[in-house]
Amino acid sequence: MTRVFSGVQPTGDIHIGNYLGAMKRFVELQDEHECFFCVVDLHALTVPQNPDILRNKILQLARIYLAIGLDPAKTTLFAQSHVPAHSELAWLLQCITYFGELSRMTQFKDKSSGKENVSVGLFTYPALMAADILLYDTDYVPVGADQKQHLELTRDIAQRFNNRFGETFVVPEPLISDVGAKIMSLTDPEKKMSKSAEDEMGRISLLDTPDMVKKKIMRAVTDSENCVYYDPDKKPGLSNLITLMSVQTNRSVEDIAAEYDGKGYGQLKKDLVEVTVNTLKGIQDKYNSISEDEIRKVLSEGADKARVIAEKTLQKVQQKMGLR
Ligand code: ATP
Ligand code: LTN
Repeated sequence: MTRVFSGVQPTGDIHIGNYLGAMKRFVELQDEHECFFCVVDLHALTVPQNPDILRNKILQLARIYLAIGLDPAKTTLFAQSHVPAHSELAWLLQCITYFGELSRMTQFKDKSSGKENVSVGLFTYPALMAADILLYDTDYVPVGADQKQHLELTRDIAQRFNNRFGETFVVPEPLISDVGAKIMSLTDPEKKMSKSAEDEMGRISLLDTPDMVKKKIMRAVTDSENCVYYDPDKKPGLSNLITLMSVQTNRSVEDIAAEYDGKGYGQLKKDLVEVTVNTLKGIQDKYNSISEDEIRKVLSEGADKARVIAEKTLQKVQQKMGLR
């Protein structure tokens, strides 16, 4: 059976961009593949975190995994720090990853620019991500478009290791959707919707109330040409709303644009509020029905399963590199 692995950081507010760009796909994949979905808590530490808030966010993200429909009977759900092999393989991979390669990562450049004290962990972050993926002989990695470069680096690291030490790693393929892989901010549609951005109005959190969803969508930045068509370069704000409608209703962007041309932006926004509130309602109802004990049990059992596979890969790698 083919393997799927992906991770989400337990930071900020998980938003509709995370969901439509990556997490919704996790749910679809769980029936046909052996899936591993991870709360990448070690990645969260690459920027400063409050320990108590982080502890809560880890449980909250696991709860969201269950609320969107991931089923622990089919899928392994776990926290990265509960499986020490992730940190250990990350070190070994850092030793075959080049400084120049990591320096070219755009996420590092974006997240470090203008900051005074940038952690070394933020710089080596992609090597830990490669370790996450390669430990499980992963075939497919469902992610948003912003992770494409990290996936390319993961493939390069896997191929380099295989060339140097003999066939060891499966070289993974990214799974990036054609539509919805980069949902933009509602207030600054030139930038991606982000859970760490200060402006909360730019993102729709999966846990937002209907009133909040309405306020955010009705205030979303568009343009003054009152004519509906899909063109992300010329009309980034409107095109983002069309994309949000398209991925939630499984209709093409052309179809949506044609329907609303003549009706105006206001009608599109109103209908998008309704569709979005409905998407979130299903998730929130489930979210509120899950107990903390259940989450802890899922994470504990998931880590037990993940540890067995990860430890085996780690030992193989250590052996090949001359450590055992
Ligand atoms: P931050 O905004 O703080 O940088 P993030 O949301 O990018 O965080 P993750 O939690 O690691 O970081 O993202 C989880 C998944 O959601 C990844 O697969 C990522 O590619 C995807 N994703 C993130 N933002 C978007 C977006 N705006 N549109 C589509 N997919 C996204
Ligand atoms: N880097 C990703 C999160 C992440 C991940 C992974 C995604 C960490 N490890 C492994 C897929 C597979 C991010 O910032 N969105």
